[in-house]
Amino acid sequence: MMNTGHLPTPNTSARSLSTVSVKDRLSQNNRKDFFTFTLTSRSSFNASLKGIHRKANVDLLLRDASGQVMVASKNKGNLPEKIRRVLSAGSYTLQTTLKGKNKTRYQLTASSQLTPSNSPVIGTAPRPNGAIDLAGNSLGTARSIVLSSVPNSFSDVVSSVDPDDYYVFTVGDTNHPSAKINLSFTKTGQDTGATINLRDQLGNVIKAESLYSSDGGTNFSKTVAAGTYYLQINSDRTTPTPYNLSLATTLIPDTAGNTFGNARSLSLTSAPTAITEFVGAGDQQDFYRITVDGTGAPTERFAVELKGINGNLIENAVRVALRDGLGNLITSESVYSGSGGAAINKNIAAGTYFLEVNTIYESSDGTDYTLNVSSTPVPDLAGNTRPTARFLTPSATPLTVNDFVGIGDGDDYYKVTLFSNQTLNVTLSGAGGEVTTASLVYGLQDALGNSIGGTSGFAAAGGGATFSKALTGSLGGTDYYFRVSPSSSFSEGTNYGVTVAIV
Ligand SMILES: [Ca+2]
Ligand SMILES: [Ca+2]
Ligand SMILES: [Ca+2]
Ligand SMILES: [Ca+2]
Repeated sequence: MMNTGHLPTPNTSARSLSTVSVKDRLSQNNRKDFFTFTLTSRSSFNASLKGIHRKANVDLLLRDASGQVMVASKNKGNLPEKIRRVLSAGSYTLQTTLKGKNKTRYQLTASSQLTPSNSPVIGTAPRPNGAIDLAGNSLGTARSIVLSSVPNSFSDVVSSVDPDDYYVFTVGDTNHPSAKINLSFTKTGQDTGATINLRDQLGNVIKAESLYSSDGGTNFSKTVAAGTYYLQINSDRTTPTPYNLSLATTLIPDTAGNTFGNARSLSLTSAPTAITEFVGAGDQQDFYRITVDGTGAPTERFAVELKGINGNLIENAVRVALRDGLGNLITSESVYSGSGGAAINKNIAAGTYFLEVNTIYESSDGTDYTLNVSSTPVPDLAGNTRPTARFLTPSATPLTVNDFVGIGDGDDYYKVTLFSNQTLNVTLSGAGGEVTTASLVYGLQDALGNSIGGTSGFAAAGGGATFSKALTGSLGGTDYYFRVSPSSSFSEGTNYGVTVAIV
């Protein structure tokens, strides 16, 4: 059963508001009421529905003469419903619809006010000055528009009689989890204000700009996750605000997966590889997989530099982390908005590693970034056993050689052969004028690997060691071995120098 009632025609002969009010009820057997009314001239029309039982829910719809729904107000629960529209002369129907099971009484109030001829009118009929109100006054009646990389322009008017224009659009797609919305808004008429709200799919405002009378317009960009968004242009000023709106979107691909399993593989060389990527809205993490096969050298000097793109600074805070093949953190660096960047330098052994870039604040737009990644083999010239020791020939003139021990290379052995009794001077130092960056242990051994007293010790990072030792030689040659190792198996290691001389 449906009730069909007639709302008295609102008085449109004057500009003053004329209000009519009816009370009715809805229940399971009577889920819809209809009220028709006629406007004799174009009018600003207001309807509100109140007094809904606290456990009930009623929606309010406005239909044109053909029955087409023009506006729907569908608030949750017993929240009041409101419809505000400029309507052309003609017949209309207000419909109340019960949602859910609980019956209720309600009060429907409607009013209309004659609209000045320069106000926008609903529908597609052009106004005398050519403007059209194509954009509805709520999320549900938003004008659906399509955004592309080329700006699309829309012209409309908002004012006290048509205070809201809503637009709805989608950005991004399965290959583009993020997108930039580029907006340009220009007021084309008199000095009035307007507010621009960008809303997410749930209607939450994610970006807002208020324009005062003196503002001619505004431009902004907002990076968002792929999805549906609403743009609301609002003004409740009596003087209409005509405007031009220009919207475009820039799609942002993601070439670096969001999990260890989907990591992008990098093959590194000593020359830096440059990668340009983005993390932020819609794409909070980028993972890269690095495989070091160890064929060139037991150790690689891994270097990553994270910067803004094209010389720009980092827009929003991000972190870059180096992880081992199991995902355990090795080291990380955080960079904040306005920073030039950060770098990680690390000695690594053969194996699989992950490089992760992620946003620090998930609510931020995110940032474009460039990674410069390289991996340089660190050769091992001094074998890890006595049989593979590096052979040195000491003389009265000191002989210095440089090498590295640490990650991937736990031992360096040097061999000297004496043909007569001689005093050997050994100095452990930094390499090439640099200091050591990790502590070392050292010592002299005989041909069987036995330690020789007074030749071993600990050299702290930044320091060195030196000793002289009288050794026995023979005509057939007597071999001695000098061993250098990092003081801890967890040490990243260091470059160092060894100097030998006969004194
Ligand atoms: Ca990305
Ligand atoms: Ca990603
Ligand atoms: Ca070495
Ligand atoms: Ca070695």
